[in-house]
Amino acid sequence: MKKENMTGDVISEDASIWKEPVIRTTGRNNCGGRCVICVHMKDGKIDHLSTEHPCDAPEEEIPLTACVRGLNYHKTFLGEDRLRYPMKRVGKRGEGKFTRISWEEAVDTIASEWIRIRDTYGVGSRYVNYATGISALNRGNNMAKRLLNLDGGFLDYYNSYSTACIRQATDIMYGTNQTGHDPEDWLNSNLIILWGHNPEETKFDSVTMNVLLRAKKKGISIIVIDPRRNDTAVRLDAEWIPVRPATDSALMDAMAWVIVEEGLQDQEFLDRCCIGFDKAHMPEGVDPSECYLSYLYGEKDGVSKTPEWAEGITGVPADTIRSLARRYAKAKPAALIQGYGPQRNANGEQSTRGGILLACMTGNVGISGGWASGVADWKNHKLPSWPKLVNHYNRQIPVYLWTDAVLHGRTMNQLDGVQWINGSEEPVTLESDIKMILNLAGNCLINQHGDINRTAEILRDESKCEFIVVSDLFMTASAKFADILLPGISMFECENITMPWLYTDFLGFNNKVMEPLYEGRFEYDWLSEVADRLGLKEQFTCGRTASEWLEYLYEELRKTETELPDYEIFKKQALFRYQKQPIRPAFKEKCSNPETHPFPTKSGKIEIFSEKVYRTEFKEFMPAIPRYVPPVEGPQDPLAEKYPLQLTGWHTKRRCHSIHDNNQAMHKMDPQTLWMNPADAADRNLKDGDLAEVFNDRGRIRMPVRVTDRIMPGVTAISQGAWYRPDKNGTDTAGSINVLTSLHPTPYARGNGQHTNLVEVTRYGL
Ligand SMILES: Nc1nc2c(c(=O)[nH]1)N[C@H]1C(S)=C(S)[C@@H](COP(=O)(O)OP(=O)(O)OC[C@H]3O[C@@H](n4cnc5c(=O)[nH]c(N)nc54)[C@H](O)[C@@H]3O)O[C@H]1N2
Ligand SMILES: Nc1nc2c(c(=O)[nH]1)N[C@H]1C(S)=C(S)[C@@H](COP(=O)(O)OP(=O)(O)OC[C@H]3O[C@@H](n4cnc5c(=O)[nH]c(N)nc54)[C@H](O)[C@@H]3O)O[C@H]1N2
Ligand SMILES: [Mo]
Repeated sequence: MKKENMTGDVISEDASIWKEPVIRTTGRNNCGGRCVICVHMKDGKIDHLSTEHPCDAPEEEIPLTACVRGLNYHKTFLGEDRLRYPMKRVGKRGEGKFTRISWEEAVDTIASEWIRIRDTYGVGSRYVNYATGISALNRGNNMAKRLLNLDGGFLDYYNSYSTACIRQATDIMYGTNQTGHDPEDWLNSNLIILWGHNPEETKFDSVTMNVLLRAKKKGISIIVIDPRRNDTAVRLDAEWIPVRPATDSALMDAMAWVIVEEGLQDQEFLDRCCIGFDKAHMPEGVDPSECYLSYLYGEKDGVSKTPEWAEGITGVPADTIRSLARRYAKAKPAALIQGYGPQRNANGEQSTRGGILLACMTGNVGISGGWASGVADWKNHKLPSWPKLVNHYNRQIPVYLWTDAVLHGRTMNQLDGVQWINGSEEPVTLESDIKMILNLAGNCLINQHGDINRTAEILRDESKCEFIVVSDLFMTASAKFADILLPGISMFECENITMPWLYTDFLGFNNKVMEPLYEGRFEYDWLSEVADRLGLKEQFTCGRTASEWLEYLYEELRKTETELPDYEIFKKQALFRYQKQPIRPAFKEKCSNPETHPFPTKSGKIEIFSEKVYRTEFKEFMPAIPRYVPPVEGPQDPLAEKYPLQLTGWHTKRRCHSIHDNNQAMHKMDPQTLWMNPADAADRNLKDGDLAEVFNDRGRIRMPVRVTDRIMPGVTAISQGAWYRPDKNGTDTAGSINVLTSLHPTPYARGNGQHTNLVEVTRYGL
């Protein structure tokens, strides 16, 4: 019998599967999918993987079907190249020379360095690096934080590499990040704009693409705004509007100008729900001409933000801007959905704010079929959390500035984004530079952080950071910088509880299907031994094994999430889906009456003008309104004379960040290339497949070119995450984009603008 899924694709002639013993589990990498994996065992070994069959999902539920990465987890994680035993560094740091040691020596060394560094530099010299290799309840980095807290505290971080700007910017305007609602509501929209969003590749969940495909089937127009015609645009056969990277807010300004010029704005909504749009609605005590409308018509700078003005900046033709503005303003209800790509740019805060502004101007907030835009978090249920305890050091830095804190932490203060964890607004400095780093299941020590050459130089200096512990499955670029390198264990070798990202309401279980390979150990087990050496074992473990923690935390959650089944049932099914709830558009009540239901902002309204930004020292860096500010290394930077091409990045289907780079099947599916427009390639005498060198003042990469009109002229792109592989001259041969990215933080969030870079490209061998 033919079976169809919800989008109408024929998925199988025969839905009866699973003839051999099958163990259900869920993935725990950080792509947001957390999809169902069925592990088929044969003679006690993994034979192959399959996934939740679309016909097996309960009626009306969207299947949690794994993509190509999920179905290849065993090939990635159980390969011959696994780290096998603990090692200590013997060469210079970063050289990658190690010798085998026992677990006992590894634990002894970690405990003695831990104590030495604490007693020499204080608790604030210890840092746990951002790491998403285990995105599940039991994760080494949170466990290490618990132990450090039991031992007096440590320097923590806030922000993420994912959403630094979009979270802070959304919060500035709405006072919350909960600006999303059930994506099923996009089916009620007349127009969907995917702004720098590519869910066909970057799985945030299993829902987004499913709904978008149904929307397309229903005949809803879908527009993709992206420097690349991304896979989502291709899959949906959507209209593509190419925009130069990091210039989105100029496009948004010009759309706003057209909307006002043609009287298409929802003035009643702006007057009722927003502050800062026009002079009549400004906070008390602020010069009214600081409002957005005054900026739009150039009251101060003499420049009207017309489509012609924006065309020169964004590369989007003025007529396209006019028509886009009109269509969005007239299509009500319409959904402007932002990905995280545009905000991972030099002034990434402003594009988020501009998207929200447009949603407000068109009255698309608080209504069915509309979308409030911004980061659009949405959750109906609480997630379990690991008890990290209180950090008495009480200080945190923006995550992207950890290399600064290694170099000169003691000179950093609130202008660098240093904060008190308890929210105090008193001035703050750091007591120490970072002297010890624990990097557990992450590649941000080198590969995923900006400016690899600079970062490597900082870490090579053993007088700066004195001790680095890395736990991983493979000899990654980060692993090479370890002083003690420990073999972890994969998702097949231990249990965990997994939690979805955005738009799916479920809890997953990651089942153990085999014993750990070689001498690999879960981070908790050796951390417990370090705790023992510190005299903190009882407080650290509370007498529980890692698996017992899972059950304990699940039962804690069950006290409030009463729908959850018995633990054993949950484990066996590896998945629990919460009951569906009716669609409730974000901010519905607030928008209908902000006087009685104020927004959680200072003014109680949506803050187009932010008094918070205006009154802090940060206003030197970022304006109080959403408006285009030419970014460092944007197309208008004078540096473009030397490096005339913009370089942007994206998250590819072939990897989850750097994970799967060592999987040859993935390599064949999507070889690592530099995307380049035919016009730019012709200018440089480059043909498809030629080897090119991509370079700027920070570094150089040699890689093949893909000549394609799926990228706009003047812009190049490399998917992020390739394993950095320098040749003897230091030229990367893998296409690892962070050789070329900058450590320059964004102005307000102090986030990572890793998509904003200027480069030049030449044919290799010229
Ligand atoms: N397959 C896969 N899925 C993943 C991940 C992965 O590594 N692999 N990572 C997961 C994680 S942790 C995260 S944070 C998310 C990341 O999710 P996102 O940050 O949304 O993903 P990106 O691919 O960086 O950007 C999305 C799109 O924005 C475009 N873009 C880049 N710069 C600009 C710009 O200046 N303007 C506009 N308009 N568009 C721009 C890119 O070309 C891309 O098509 O994905 C998650 N899902
Ligand atoms: N230029 C550029 N850089 C970026 C981005 C970008 O868009 N552009 N995106 C940024 C974003 S959004 C993010 S979230 C970060 C992600 O950066 P990271 O969190 O560092 O993610 P990964 O590169 O996937 O590193 C995970 C590591 O964990 C290891 N690992 C996997 N499973 C296990 C396990 O079970 N046990 C142990 N011990 N180790 C395991 C993997 O081998 C891998 O080395 O990268 C950021 N970097
Ligand atoms: Mo991320």
